[in-house]
Amino acid sequence: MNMPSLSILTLGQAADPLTRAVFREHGASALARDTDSLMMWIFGFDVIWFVFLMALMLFWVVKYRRRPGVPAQRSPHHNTPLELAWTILPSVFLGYMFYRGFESYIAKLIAPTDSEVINVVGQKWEWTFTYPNGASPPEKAAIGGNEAAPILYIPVGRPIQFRMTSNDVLHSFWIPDFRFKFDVMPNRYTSYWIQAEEPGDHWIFCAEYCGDKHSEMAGLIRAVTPEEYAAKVSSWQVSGTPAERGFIMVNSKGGCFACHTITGSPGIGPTWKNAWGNEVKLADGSTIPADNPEAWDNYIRESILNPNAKIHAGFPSPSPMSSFAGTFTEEQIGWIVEYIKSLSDKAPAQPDAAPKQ
Ligand code: HEC
Ligand SMILES: [Cu+2]
Repeated sequence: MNMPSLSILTLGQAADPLTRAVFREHGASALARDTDSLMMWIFGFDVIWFVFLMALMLFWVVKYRRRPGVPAQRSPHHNTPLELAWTILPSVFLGYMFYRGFESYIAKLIAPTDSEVINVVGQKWEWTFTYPNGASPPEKAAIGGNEAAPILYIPVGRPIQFRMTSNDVLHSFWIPDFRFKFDVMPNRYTSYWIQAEEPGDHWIFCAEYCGDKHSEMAGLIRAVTPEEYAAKVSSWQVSGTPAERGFIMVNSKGGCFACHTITGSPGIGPTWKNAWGNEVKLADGSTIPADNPEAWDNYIRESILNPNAKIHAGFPSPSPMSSFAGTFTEEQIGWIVEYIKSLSDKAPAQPDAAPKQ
């Protein structure tokens, strides 16, 4: 997927040390500091207007106070130029705030295509992570009341995309140092990305009240050098990559090969060879667009849980495929997505844990 064509004009400017010092920009990435600078801009804007308006008000309160012998003045009830001015002028500033906010929101949401994808599953009350090689972080830290919050290692200088879903209720994956959070929902994937610039630790919280131990739904991101990251992740016990585990799911648990093939020619259902990442025409005339990983991941997920929601054009409706809701856990569906993805030329090169030059 391409980056959106919005220009990221404001990016990076926040890295200048004077601005950082004055505006206290401590975000852990250029995008996070961009949010800091916007936040401080809005704050400064509010302060200026507050002072200006309060001063005017006090001035007039005093000037037009009731005094014995001075008759009250009739107030004017209409002034077109003034009314236009106080409508249009603030709108320009508000428009600017919206533009800056939206621009950096989109920039944080849409991951570069060469990102390393880490799967995140939210569940009352813990975060579970899976690396591309299938490992889950075994190291734990005590954060607040949570004695076993996971430590998620990430490499410095490399975009990390979180592909998130929930096993139960609505959660929100929040990394304050990166100035972003996004809802984590059952029944679909959402994602965003971060990139650490320096080694260091960053808290993870849940930002959506999800019950009793919501406040203990914490974790730690530990940014380390790419070498250290590679050594860590490859040292952890892995029982098959997610794609390999996905194959086991579809082959033995799902019986999907009764209808699906990986040869390129369709069976009762569409073939999975080169399916992921390519355009699909649906019976209702709409499409699953090409080169949109999130759309495809969600399409596979939905096809497994609710086959009739979207019918591949040319295949029977209602779909002969029955719903597999309840057959697989969220994590297992994630593996199946990885398996189907691995059958496509469009799949990003399987990121190994080795540092990129
Ligand atoms: C009884 C036959 C049958 C079985 C078993 C079956 N499917 Fe399907 N599947 C279909 C048909 C037919 C379609 C196309 C119609 C539609 O979109 O539902 C389809 C569509 C899909 C799609 C959308 C693919 C595309 O290119 O549009 C996915 C993904 C999928 N199935 C996954 C699975 C998985 C995973 C399993 C096993 C857990 C499975 N199916 C089992 C018949 C089946
Ligand atoms: Cu939560």
